[in-house]
Amino acid sequence: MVTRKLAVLAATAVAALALAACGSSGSTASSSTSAAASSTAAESSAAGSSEVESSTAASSGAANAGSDELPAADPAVLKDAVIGFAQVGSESGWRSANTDNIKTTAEKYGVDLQFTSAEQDQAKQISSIKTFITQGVDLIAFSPVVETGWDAVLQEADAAGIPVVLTDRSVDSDPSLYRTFIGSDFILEGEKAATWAQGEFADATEVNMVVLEGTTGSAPANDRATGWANILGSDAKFKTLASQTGDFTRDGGKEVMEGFLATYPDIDLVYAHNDDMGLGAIEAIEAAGKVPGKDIKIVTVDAVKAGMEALSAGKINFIVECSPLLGEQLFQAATGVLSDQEIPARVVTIEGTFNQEQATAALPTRLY
Ligand code: GYE
Repeated sequence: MVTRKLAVLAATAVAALALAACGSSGSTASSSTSAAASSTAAESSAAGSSEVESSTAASSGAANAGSDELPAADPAVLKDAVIGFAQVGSESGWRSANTDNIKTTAEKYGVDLQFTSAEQDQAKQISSIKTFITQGVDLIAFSPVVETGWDAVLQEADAAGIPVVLTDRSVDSDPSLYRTFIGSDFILEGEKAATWAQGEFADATEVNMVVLEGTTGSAPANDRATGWANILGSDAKFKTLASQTGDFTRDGGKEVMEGFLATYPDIDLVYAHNDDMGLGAIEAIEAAGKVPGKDIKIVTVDAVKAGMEALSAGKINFIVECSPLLGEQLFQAATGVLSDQEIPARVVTIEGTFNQEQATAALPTRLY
């Protein structure tokens, strides 16, 4: 608890610095890099764990470079290792890119990957993890649908002597039950989105906002809300007219936005917890005869290709990057675990932000 609070405070301070550094629309890499690195250091010292930063170099369109603090992925260790991966589902463009990246990287190293998809259903995900335990796989990796409710199955894996690695999303279980957590700082992402809104609406006297939340109870939905509140929670100018889950899907975003538009005639801003819901909101806004990006501004998280195209076209106004390219780091971590090496308890992905001009420049080399 204390650790979490300290991390949040540190991230808030860092976001303020990032705002100062981000005033011009030059490269987002330097400000976001230092922000993520500082937050990592703060969390690390607060937690007393060996967290590391790790850049996916996603903003520049480069392939995921892996992490220096993890051992190199070793084909001699990974070849024919049986690794069970329990994926969340196929709810978004981010998820498809994440799945592709994990499968392709597994193939590159000759891993025997047992891949399952839970269709955003925790019970299904738990049951495939139990199957992996029964099969006696060498390692289990998964991206938990929601944050709570994992103690029993993690204890089961522990009792069976099967190491667990978390990718993308975190859990609230004791960290001794998994070997590492590789993924983004979702609080920082929410702070970056809010920091943009603060600047964008600097001259407005009132901002009527609606929120399209991610999957209820998921780490990214919880933390992206927290990050936003860290920056704008006490700013009376920003009024949340309504906030509802669109389950990270385009259809969900569209449907919820249709409801918002029918109830509130004067929406100024949509904060969508991912690109797909923002893209659904665009459809709803256009169907209602309004112009997305102008009549109603939109800020989202992910920076997948379809989102970046909408940003480049002026229909989304700002995107906070969240990289799905976690495969290299996952198999680096697996190499460490399977060859009994120490690995860091947390690997944080470094990410940037994009405005319209930056999206246009990044699109030709964008990998996802
Ligand atoms: O932002 C969203 C996806 O967990 C970071 O899940 C991931 C989120 C991502 O459905 O698009």
